[in-house]
Amino acid sequence: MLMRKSPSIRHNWTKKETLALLQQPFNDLLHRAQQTHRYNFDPNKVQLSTLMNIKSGGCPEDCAYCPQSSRYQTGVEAEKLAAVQDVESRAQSAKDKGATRFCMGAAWRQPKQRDLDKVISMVKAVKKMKMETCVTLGMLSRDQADQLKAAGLDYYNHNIDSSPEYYTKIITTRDYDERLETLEHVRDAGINVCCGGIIGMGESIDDRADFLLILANMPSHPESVPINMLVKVEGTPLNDVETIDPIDFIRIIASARIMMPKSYVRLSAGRNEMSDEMQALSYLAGANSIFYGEKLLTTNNPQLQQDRELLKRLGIEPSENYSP
Ligand code: SAM
Ligand code: DTB
Ligand code: SF4
Repeated sequence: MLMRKSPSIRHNWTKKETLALLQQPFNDLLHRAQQTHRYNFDPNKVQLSTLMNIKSGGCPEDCAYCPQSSRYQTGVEAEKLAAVQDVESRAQSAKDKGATRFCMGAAWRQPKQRDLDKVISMVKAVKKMKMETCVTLGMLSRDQADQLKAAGLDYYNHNIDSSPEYYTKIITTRDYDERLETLEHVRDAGINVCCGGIIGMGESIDDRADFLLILANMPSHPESVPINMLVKVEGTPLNDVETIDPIDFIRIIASARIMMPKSYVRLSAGRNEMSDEMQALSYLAGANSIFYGEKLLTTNNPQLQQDRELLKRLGIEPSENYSP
């Protein structure tokens, strides 16, 4: 019988502990992360979410990593909000291919009421197909969050992206507190929170620790924690940043798993630039969710067949759970 140490859900992590976690010998870190993972989840299952960019480009914000900001010449054109019918057919195809959640992203600072009404129709249509729904639309008022909840929305994605300090170097058109405010509105409206960030933007280890601390010390942990590896896009200010050491990236996944034991940790953007071995180590470190589909929002994700083959080689199966 495997000894299982009872883990506790904590919200009082300290900076010292977090830095110690991140910097301990790799094998010790992975061992603890795997123990935590096994205690809370089936270690051979992965949750599949498919993304659709429902409103591409032309965003007024200046996020230095983002190809959809109107401030940078990245070749991404500003498009209109997608039609509900297109969303329905993409969601159906994602479901047929095995995804359990459909995530719709819009390049907005904050949705206008008329646009929100349309997104609400999309959420209702996808819910009808018995898929989990997630949207990411930028900042939300409490009233907007309530409207999305009433439509049946399961998850709202809103990332804190980095530490409060590093955030000011990456985005100037909004501040960290505005981000936290939206997250509070989402939480208070009773929608599941999907919140994480991007690693590999040139941040320090202190920034990484602070980023994890903000997430892990929230009164309730986000149910879903996307960890994106920066996808460098020509034309964005972060295009020339130094590529992160894969081992350091795995350390973040493992630490997120340990600090938020019951959250789904999503190995998010950047998988197309990762080796099979780096992805395998991420699963070993406790990642149990991915974006599944050939495209993220504007950049490439691995081909479906490639993902299926890797998961098969690892003996990892897609989870079938649908929890409305
Ligand atoms: N506009 C909304 C917002 O920013 O909240 C929603 C869409 S935005 C594209 C969603 C998330 O995608 C960002 O918060 C960021 O974490 C991630 N993202 C954007 N560009 C990225 C890139 N080049 N590499 C990795 N992640 C990226
Ligand atoms: C998240 O954390 N990552 C996704 C999703 N939430 C919306 C987006 C990744 C975008 C990567 C760059 C692009 O494709 O434009
Ligand atoms: Fe706009 Fe979101 Fe991109 Fe920032 S991350 S520029 S808010 S789409």
